[in-house]
Amino acid sequence: MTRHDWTKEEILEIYNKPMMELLYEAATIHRKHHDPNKVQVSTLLSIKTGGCPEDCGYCPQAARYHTDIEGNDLMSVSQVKAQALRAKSGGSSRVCMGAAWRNVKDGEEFDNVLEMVRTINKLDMEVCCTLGMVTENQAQRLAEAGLYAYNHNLDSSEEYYKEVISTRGYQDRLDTIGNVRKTNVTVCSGGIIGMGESLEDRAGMLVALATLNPQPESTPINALVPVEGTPLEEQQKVSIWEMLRMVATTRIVMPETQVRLSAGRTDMSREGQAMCFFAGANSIFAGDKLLTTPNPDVNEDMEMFKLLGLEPQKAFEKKAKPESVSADESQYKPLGEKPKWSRPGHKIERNLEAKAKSKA
Ligand code: SAM
Ligand code: DTB
Ligand code: SF4
Repeated sequence: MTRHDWTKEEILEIYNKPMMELLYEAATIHRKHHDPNKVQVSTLLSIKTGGCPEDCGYCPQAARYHTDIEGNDLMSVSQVKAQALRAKSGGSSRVCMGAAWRNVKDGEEFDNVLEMVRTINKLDMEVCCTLGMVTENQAQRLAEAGLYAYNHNLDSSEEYYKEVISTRGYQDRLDTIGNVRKTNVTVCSGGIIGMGESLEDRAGMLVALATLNPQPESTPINALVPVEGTPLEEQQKVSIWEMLRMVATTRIVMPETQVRLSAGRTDMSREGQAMCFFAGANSIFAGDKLLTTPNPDVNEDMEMFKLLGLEPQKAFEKKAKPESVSADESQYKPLGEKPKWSRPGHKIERNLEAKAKSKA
């Protein structure tokens, strides 16, 4: 059963477990709730790039930082449709449209975004938007246009958030998530590791996400992509071990959520990514670009899927559970419990006892 009362201490204890125990526990929970061979593939589309008034310390799109990105006004509906069709033919079941906005403003541009949502929806793909803060009314209009998910990240713990962003608060983020929750649009919310936060902050972010009731339907875990010109440009990249711990811990505290291996995959080996899928990641962003920074090539990703026997999840196919994953709890014994065969009365245990007696 999904718990909504996780504490920071409990989450830290999970995060710091010996790696093999952590991976085993996460993988066990993962297969109870998801098909371990299916991974959702989502394509990011930056529909409006750069020039953002916010001061998010990690973001190359903030106007105040001098980065090399090329800014763009809002894309046209036909451009978006062409990109969505391309994403679909590349195996994506979801398109996530991102705009470098502080918040959504009613008017012509928002009307165009609503038309983009309707257009992608007609292609039988899941549509996601990440447009900054939204009011309840705007969330409702997006829902009516057929939006499937809204992404709005908490990014870090409440305490560390203040160190990275000053132009809006944690509560603003929670309010937007709350506004989306009032509609039938699913919530996508996660964060970034590698911004200089402590392990307590990572646990704090997971407490904030896991205690939401219901929990987000999807949670992106981003490794910071340090971009020249941003305040976090000199931040050291996170190691695969940290990513693995974060993915596994997220999976354990949010068993039903789709955990997305997001920014930072270009620095991860196939082996590293395979371990993350084993530990419960079941979604990726595909396409050679995230919003402004590089991402692995689609063909390379599809090769990796082939190598690992992974299948892209179909659109609207949530929580598929294969027949081979039995509901028998004994297959998924919680850590600390003795394996089935060493419990009193089991055939193997009786044989062992008989052997010991005949020797005596
Ligand atoms: N402007 C909207 C907002 O802030 O909600 C939507 C776009 S914003 C770029 C979406 C998310 O991208 C951020 O919340 C952050 O988690 C992630 N992000 C931005 N820059 C990043 C970076 N350099 N490395 C990793 N993740 C990043
Ligand atoms: C999310 O959590 N990660 C994506 C998506 N949601 C919008 C964005 C990652 C952006 C990485 C930096 C860039 O490419 O600009
Ligand atoms: Fe703007 Fe979003 Fe970047 Fe913050 S993360 S600067 S709100 S585009």
